[in-house]
Amino acid sequence: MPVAMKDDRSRQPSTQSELAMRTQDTEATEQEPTVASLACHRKSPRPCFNQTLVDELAVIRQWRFLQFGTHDETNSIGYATAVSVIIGTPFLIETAEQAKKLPKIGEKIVVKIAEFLEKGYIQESRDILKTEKFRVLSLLSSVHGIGWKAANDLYNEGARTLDDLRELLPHRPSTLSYFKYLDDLSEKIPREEVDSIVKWIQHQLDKIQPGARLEACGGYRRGKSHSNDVDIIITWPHQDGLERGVLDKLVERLLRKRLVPNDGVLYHTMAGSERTIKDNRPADRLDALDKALVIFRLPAEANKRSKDKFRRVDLIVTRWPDFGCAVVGWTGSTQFERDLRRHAHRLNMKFDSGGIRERDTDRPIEALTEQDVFRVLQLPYIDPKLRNADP
Ligand code: TTP
Ligand code: MG
Repeated sequence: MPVAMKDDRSRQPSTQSELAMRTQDTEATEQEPTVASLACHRKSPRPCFNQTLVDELAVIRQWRFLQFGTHDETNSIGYATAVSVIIGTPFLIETAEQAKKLPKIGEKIVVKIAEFLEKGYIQESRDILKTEKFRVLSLLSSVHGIGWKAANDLYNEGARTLDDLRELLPHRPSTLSYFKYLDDLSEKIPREEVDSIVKWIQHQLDKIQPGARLEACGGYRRGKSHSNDVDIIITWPHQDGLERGVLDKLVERLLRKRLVPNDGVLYHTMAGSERTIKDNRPADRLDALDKALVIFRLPAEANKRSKDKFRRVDLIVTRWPDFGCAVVGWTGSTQFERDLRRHAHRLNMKFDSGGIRERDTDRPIEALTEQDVFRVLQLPYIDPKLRNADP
């Protein structure tokens, strides 16, 4: 998924009572509590204790993703990991010394934190926000099918405005259709619209294979007020096998009903039904589940607006026995997922949204519910709203 600017950034706790409320799980001792180095061992609320600092650092984090991509351990992932540690720090950072003691926080970021503590902002972040390159790369990499590298290439070829882009865009069908609906797709999706889209999909599924359970995951499940897309996990409770092939029928029906425009299927795979992918996947690769990434047309009458709205919707179908893993895997946030895989690795297991396996034997370990996933991975359950480990 492209790195996009998030709009529901928030603030430091503004009142004493708010601060006290957020401290309820933290030992009120003189010494700061130790902060765990993996996000799946911490609570990551939004807003967090150091939200204003995180908002400043988030700009540098995104700038690095835009320049170096999402795989670069040193330049991008390392920085994202440091920012996520600050998100999971359950006290207000007031001195650079406190920051130095946190895990995964290097010298350079301590300097930035010290600057923030002194001035209330970070000059580098302010400078980045003013550059045209930041604005253009952010826009470009939000378009489906344009990764950080292609975005940089397009920028170097001179793409600056939407008109430039229209000419220079790769003529891949999914990229062209995304671009066609760009105005709508760039809007953040409010929660009530997510609820409405889930109802539409449920209704269509009832006509194909009744009894489906749908769970809206992603940022919505983590409590975000607005999302970039809608991630829906679909299963049939207690009926392993009933899900096979249903996604094909659903996509065909949505196209027929014009709930997805003709050019609105960006990607579609039945790898889950066909059981073709056997290995577990890292957090930045697509898993082995059936999935359709579509542009959904939310009819005007449903959203009480004068015109239809086009929204990005990910439809993911899972077998019932893997439902817990699918929900955990698609709830995110990305850093939480990355660290969950690291944690599983330490236990000699592998985790992804398609299931948990033993690392040596590849034997699947059953985890039906989300609670089962945490139990199998020997972790205390963390509420989805406390998994906001990315800005
Ligand atoms: P996204 O929809 O990309 O992210 P999001 O829902 O957290 O935020 P928004 O849509 O508002 O931008 O992905 C949903 C979650 O699924 C994400 O938090 C992490 C997880 N995920 C993976 O772990 N691997 C993947 O390949 C994808 C696509 C998602
Ligand atoms: Mg999402």
